[in-house]
Amino acid sequence: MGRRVELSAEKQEEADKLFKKEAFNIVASDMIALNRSVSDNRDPQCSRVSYPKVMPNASVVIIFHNEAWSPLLRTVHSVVNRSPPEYLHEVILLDDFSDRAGLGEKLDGYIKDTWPDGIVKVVRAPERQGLIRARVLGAKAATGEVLVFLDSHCECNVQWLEPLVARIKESRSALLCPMIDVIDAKAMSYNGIGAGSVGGFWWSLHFSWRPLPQRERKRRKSSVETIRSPTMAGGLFAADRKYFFEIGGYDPGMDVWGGENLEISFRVWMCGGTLEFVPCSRVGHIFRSSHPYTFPGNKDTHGLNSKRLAEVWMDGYKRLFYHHRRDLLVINPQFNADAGDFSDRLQLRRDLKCKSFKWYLENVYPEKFIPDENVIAYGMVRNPSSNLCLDTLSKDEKMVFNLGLYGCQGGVSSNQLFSLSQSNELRREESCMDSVGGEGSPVKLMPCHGSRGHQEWTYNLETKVIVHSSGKCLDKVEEKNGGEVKVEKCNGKDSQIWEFENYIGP
Ligand code: LR7
Ligand code: MN
Repeated sequence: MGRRVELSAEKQEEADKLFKKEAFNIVASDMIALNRSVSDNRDPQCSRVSYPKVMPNASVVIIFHNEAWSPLLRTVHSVVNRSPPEYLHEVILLDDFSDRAGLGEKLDGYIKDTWPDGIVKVVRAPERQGLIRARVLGAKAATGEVLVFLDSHCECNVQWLEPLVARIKESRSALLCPMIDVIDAKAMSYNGIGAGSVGGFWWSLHFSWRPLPQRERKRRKSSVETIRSPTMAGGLFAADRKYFFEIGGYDPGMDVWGGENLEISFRVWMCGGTLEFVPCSRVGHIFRSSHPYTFPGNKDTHGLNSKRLAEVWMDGYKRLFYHHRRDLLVINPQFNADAGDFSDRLQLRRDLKCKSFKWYLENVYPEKFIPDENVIAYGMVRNPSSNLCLDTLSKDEKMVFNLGLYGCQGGVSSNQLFSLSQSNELRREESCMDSVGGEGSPVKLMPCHGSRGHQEWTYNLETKVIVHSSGKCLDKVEEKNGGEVKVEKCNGKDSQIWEFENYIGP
């Protein structure tokens, strides 16, 4: 039923050793039945939904490169066992040029013996494709009406397929994601997550989860209705097969891993489709903290793929990506910043008459903070007497931490870019400067709450002081790199003087 695996001390030691290679607990996985059940963790309303008799059938495409045996086969078993035969046209296992023992003849043999009806097919790439081109190869081999893509370490929950194909029957231009449950990489337990999140992104073009926006809560009439999401995580989704190719499949210039998830998300919205999460369809996925495979040429494929996507889809907003990746801005062979030719993708965008990225931001993701638009000030925040600037010191901005100071970098370090928002927040993309207001207490960066209070700061253009809602002034603690900032009684001294790189005004 998806419960955690308990290991003896001896097995645990072996598991720890192998964890480095696989990035998940292979020993535990090998102990669980390949066709284990998982608990039905759907919203109770889901089991009361009735689906039409006639619905499109699906080809489930599972791509893999050197995946471990047990998670790979558990994925296939869960698809076959928990999909009604009338809607499961085929399962395509797309082998992206694996060279791991067991994934050749042994796999073919197992599949022939286990599913003699031929419902599961293996297609092998003639050379390493990377996950993006591998998915396209799988999709090209498929003949079902709907494509469903899965990673090779998933477990489908009960009735996962019906709500996907039912929604595509209603709306052929919808890309649909199941709710992604978590299969714990250490204990291999199947853990349901809520249905309270949608996809977002960081301007560095990494995917993020976000709370379900208010307008989406209002729009939906029941908990089983699909949820519109600005982006998707990437690996698990369904689409009408013909529609998938009509809107351009994937960018074949993208290598190995990364970027394609945001690319297809922006594209589907901008080119007239929708992206929706389907609450009654749940699929578990093993979240691994590293990539257990090689990146040929040691390229930063996430960076280069993201550069392609920024250049093709983000119009002027690509500047916000390059703030994080100045190294990708100029083609410098030394830094390997050449993302190749993407004129075909620009042509696709023209052919499909897609809308602008500004339209996407305004209509699909209006909550997204744009650091340099509709703000009072933007850029470095400098203390002139010391030439120190506010700086995140590269800390993880999903965490709460004390804000620091560092020698001003002339705008080249994204760590020093801050915005003074219209609602008087001194902020980064997601986090705000926060002070409890006690004299001398350090100023922290923490998630913006949007209700002023401890996160409200006003700038006085004449006196150049930044005044906190407590009436105290932003002050530096120590005049050194890595020093912190605090609030202190306003005293007009040099340590309380701040200049914004770009002051636009309220
Ligand atoms: O060269 C490769 N060839 C492949 O066939 C590299 C990988 N792959 C296969 C691999 O075996 C796996 O089945 O591609 C699949 C995805 O690779 P993962 O599992 O290493 O990726 P991930 O789960 O870490 O990453 C997420 O983001 C990726 C961005 O490129 C892909 O879109 C993944 O599919 C995606 N996974 C999910 O969305 C699952 C849910 C995660 C969340 C949130
Ligand atoms: Mn994965």
